[in-house]
Amino acid sequence: MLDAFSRAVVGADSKGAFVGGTELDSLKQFIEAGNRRLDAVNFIASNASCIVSDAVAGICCENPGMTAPGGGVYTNRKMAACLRDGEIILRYITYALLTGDASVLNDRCLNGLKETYSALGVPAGNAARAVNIMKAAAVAFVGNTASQRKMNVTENPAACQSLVAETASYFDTAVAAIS
Ligand SMILES: CCC1=C(C)/C(=C/C2=NC(=C\c3[nH]c(/C=C4\NC(=O)[C@H](C)[C@H]4CC)c(C)c3CCC(=O)O)/C(CCC(=O)O)=C2C)NC1=O
Repeated sequence: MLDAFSRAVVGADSKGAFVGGTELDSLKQFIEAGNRRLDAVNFIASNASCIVSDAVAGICCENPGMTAPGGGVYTNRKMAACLRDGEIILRYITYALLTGDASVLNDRCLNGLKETYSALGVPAGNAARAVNIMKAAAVAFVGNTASQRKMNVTENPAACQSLVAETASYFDTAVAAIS
């Protein structure tokens, strides 16, 4: 795992240089933006069950066959596994957002997931769609545009745009891994 700090050290080491200049500047920015990052993670985590259940309900509404015999979430066991997978993926995405680094998400969550899904007959397209619905919700929370759950923040919304983009990119990584 390489978080923003380790990355700066590895980057400096590969050049045989002291940590300084641009590395220190980027770490300084990372720390300055830290509260914003923590708020974003907290906002996603505290709405996690809503985000996950909405996404799974969404794929079921869009594809009634999902809950019919032979469907991807037919039987309570499979529905439970699907909801659990949604939570797992969302949780690992919050780890990436917290550290500014996707390697834990890639190594421990997404690595091999596509193969697992194809071996078990989990429909990859529907799983990707669920991740995309979670993306829409999480992005709305991070950018504070969720219509029903607006927070009172003093922050200029524009300041959160890079975090919104970063959040979106982790979901894109997950979709790409299972598609
Ligand atoms: C640490 C990271 C980690 C991940 C990522 C993980 C995923 C994971 N999801 C699984 C199953 C599953 N995953 C789903 C998910 C879905 N079915 C659908 O139709 C939907 C599209 C989708 C929900 C969005 C289902 C239904 C199963 C059970 C499949 C079966 O046993 O037939 C399995 C097989 C073992 C089990 O059932 O628990 C694994 C390993 N486990 C882990 O430990």
